[in-house]
Amino acid sequence: ATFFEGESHTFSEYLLVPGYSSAENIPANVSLRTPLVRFKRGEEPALSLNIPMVSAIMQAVSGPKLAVALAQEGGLSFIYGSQSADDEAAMVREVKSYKAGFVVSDSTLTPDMTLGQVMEMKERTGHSTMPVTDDGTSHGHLVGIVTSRDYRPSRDDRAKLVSEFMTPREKMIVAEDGTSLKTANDIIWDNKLNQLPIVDADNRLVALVFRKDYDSHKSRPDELLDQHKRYLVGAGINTRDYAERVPKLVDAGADVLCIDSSEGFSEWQKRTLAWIRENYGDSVRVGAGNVVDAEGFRFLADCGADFVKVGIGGGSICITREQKGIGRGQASALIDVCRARDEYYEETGVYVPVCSDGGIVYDYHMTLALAMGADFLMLGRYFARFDESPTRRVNVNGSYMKEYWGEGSARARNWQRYDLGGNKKGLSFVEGVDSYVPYAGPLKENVDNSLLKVRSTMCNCGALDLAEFREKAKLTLVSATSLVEGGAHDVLLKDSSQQVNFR
Ligand code: MZP
Repeated sequence: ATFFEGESHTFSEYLLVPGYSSAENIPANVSLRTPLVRFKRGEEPALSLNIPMVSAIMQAVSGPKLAVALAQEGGLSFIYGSQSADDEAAMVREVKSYKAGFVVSDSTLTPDMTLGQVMEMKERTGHSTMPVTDDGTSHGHLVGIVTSRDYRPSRDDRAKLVSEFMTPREKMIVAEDGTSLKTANDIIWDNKLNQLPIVDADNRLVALVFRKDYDSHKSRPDELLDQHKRYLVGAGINTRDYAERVPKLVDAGADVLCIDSSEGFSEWQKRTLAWIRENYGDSVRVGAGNVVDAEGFRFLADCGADFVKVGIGGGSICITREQKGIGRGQASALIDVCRARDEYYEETGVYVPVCSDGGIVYDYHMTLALAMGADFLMLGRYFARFDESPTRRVNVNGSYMKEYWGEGSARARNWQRYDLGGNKKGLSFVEGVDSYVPYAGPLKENVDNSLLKVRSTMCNCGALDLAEFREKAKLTLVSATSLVEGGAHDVLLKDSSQQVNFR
């Protein structure tokens, strides 16, 4: 047998040690943009995320509603594959039927409204002011904010809007009063201001958005406006029915696929990836996994995986380690695989992003995973708690809960994910449980809150983007005794809701 050096550790056993932070290091300046698929040195990845979060390929997590809500925040859902290929494709189609970007139809704003009132209305209607990206999708760079054409913020309010939605390096201009689209185009071409007109559903100009480096000659603004980009969405596949499933998902418009398996270091994944490359070349993007060491990573990277997912047995609903005795502490697995990714990049010039899958319990675990090198995170339990997850909200002993069950549970019966492949056989023993998780409200509020903590910690470490964070992060293992020190201790809490289990 081969014995790995040292113990395998998980997130709770680590802490970050702050580094020097300058005056620039404020959360509003932090970019969480991250690559989703492999790219060559010096090139841009074909797909990126604006936030490093994807939702788990699970029945209890990734349906169309959650996929839209997460894409709106700049993340991505992988629609679950443990359903018929037609049903899965229908869910992908549903997500793609939502139009991303330029939806502004609010005529109720008045010029004398305060920022507070506008924000309140935005909350109520969802789109009184909204961020706009350079490619019209929730994944592009934020270039401006669209408001009603009547809305004229004061200088202060404008500054607040900027700090709320964008980094100070970007710029915005709002609402041209009553100007027609034709006139707006004339303005752009006449004075070469690098502006992008935004129209509402009736083709009325509601705003001009521009950025300093926007080259209006590269793509005509009106061309950008016909395109009407859609939200990004991913979909899970398995190593058995890919010849039937993949074409249906591609046809439905899935932007990226992921082989969903509890154990990815296998010939079956190699065959699946090879089939996709033979039939689609690089036009279909597909991740693979899960693996927990450098050897597994290299195998899948060599097989052509667009990203590699890390994690066996760490999921909140997972009992694989107890049932089969396989797995590895998530932090150790991640650190090992990220090192292998960096070596692979050095050697081949190809960067294969790494996704840390499962076991994120506290928001600070997200920060630690990113510091350890994850390009993005896959979360199940976290998203299952929100309004948008596809499961029932139930009252259990006076508290609201959402149902959450594993793909390896008797309830999901996702046998493709757990057996080894080859001839058909049913799930012979369960590797997951059926459970409740505390209901936590809407996705946006929670994601904003979690990512504020991530951004804020990155600032403490002197980092303004994820690559810089990885480079600058200083991590220390903590003893069991110092874990106690990390939470409120030796005081009597006046209100038990203040208690955060720090472990
Ligand atoms: P978590 O975010 O709930 O901790 O973990 C979610 C991850 O657990 C999923 O992305 C998947 O990799 C894994 N999973 C899903 N079902 C099971 C199971 O039934 C499981 N064992 O381990």
